[in-house]
Amino acid sequence: MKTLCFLLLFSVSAFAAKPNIIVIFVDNFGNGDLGCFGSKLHRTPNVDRLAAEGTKFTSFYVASGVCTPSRASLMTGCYPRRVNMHVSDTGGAVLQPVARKGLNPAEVTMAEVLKSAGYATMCIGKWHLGDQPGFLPTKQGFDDFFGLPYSDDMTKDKKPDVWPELPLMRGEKVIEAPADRDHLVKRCTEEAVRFIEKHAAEPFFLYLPHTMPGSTAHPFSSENFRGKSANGEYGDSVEELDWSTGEIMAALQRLKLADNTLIVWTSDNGAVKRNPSQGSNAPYRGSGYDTSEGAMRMPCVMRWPGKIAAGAVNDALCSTMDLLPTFASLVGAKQPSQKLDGHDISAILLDASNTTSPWDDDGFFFYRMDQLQAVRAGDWKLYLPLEGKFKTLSAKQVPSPMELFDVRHDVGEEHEASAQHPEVVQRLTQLAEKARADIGDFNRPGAGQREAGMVEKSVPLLP
Ligand SMILES: [Ca+2]
Repeated sequence: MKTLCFLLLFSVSAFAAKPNIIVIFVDNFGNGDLGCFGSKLHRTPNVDRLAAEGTKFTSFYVASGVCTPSRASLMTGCYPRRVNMHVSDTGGAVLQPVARKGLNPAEVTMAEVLKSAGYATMCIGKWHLGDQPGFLPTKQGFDDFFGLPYSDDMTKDKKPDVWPELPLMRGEKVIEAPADRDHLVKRCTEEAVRFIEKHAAEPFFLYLPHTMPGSTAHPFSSENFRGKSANGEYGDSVEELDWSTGEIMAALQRLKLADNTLIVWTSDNGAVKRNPSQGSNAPYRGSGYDTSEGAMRMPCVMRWPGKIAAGAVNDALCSTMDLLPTFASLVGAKQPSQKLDGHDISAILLDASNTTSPWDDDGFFFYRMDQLQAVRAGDWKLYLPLEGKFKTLSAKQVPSPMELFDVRHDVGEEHEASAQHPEVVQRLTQLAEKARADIGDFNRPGAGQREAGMVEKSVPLLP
């Protein structure tokens, strides 16, 4: 009887202690753009404090160097190719406005997993997984949505006959067009704080995929930040995103929710260096949109006081694809029945000294659109020998040699080591072949791929 009472009490308190989860996901933001990851240019005191109170993950990867596929993987715990979101319906790298394609509503998203465990859910910011009514966040497990259905630079003037004015949405309705881009971060932050206040008494999941710095050479920010940083419009935007993080942290503190909230702070892909004042992926090589370390190895901070170590650094190989199964495990939700690529890494989160990554056995695969370009396992990343790298499916082919780097100890990839380590090359090549069979490669479908969502005729989102 005593045991029964104890178990009952324990399960009631375990329910009450279900952590809130906040994922802050910035856009086209490089590893070297945060003070706590080495920036001397940007002032990011709030994210720096988040890192001091939490753990920095230094081998944390997104599953693609561009928006749509990267977000599809975060939401589903799968490689973009598995859920067929690696190319757009028109053969491009990301979905454009009025796209026929979207993330299949049959896919189980992170929001649906958490909703099934009793969470209030909201997406605030940039969605970019389909702009047709059946593909919106509210059809993928989010109770509510505030923000843009796609990138802020996809404005009507670029394709006046096809694209609508940039729509700002609430739920499934366009409430403003064109959206006021200067105040997107400010308004999304205010919206996020309101959501936290409204759901303070129940477990909530806030997905905050900020629209900035975004894809333009001139990121937008409000008058409070415009012209204030030492790094032009990009720096202004970074500092406003840091302010936003501080507002979220302050709201949690005020509502006494900080201790029971897991915050994950990361980016959807690395900075795209269009001009000297654009962001930094230091110390990594390369630029956003491809399969370089700079494009796919992201700054990541996780804070959960008393659970995730404070002031720690963990270099275990982890990915945005791990977050769905990890959240499910942490809150006691049912894992999706469909095949996932991500792993439950709660053991790594809850123990800073645990650097054993499940990806070290499986391999982690770097795809650019439909092409497998590299594989990492353990310390090593192998760039596969390619006849051509495909910027778009029709672009001029650029041959690419095989290269092997120890990306744990030689993070800047200065020492090519394939000749010295033929056994590593062989092992990673075998892993790559397993990936090709399962999720495919250029001109080669994989046996484990699933269908994306597709509509016969797409319609523009209008007020
Ligand atoms: Ca992006």
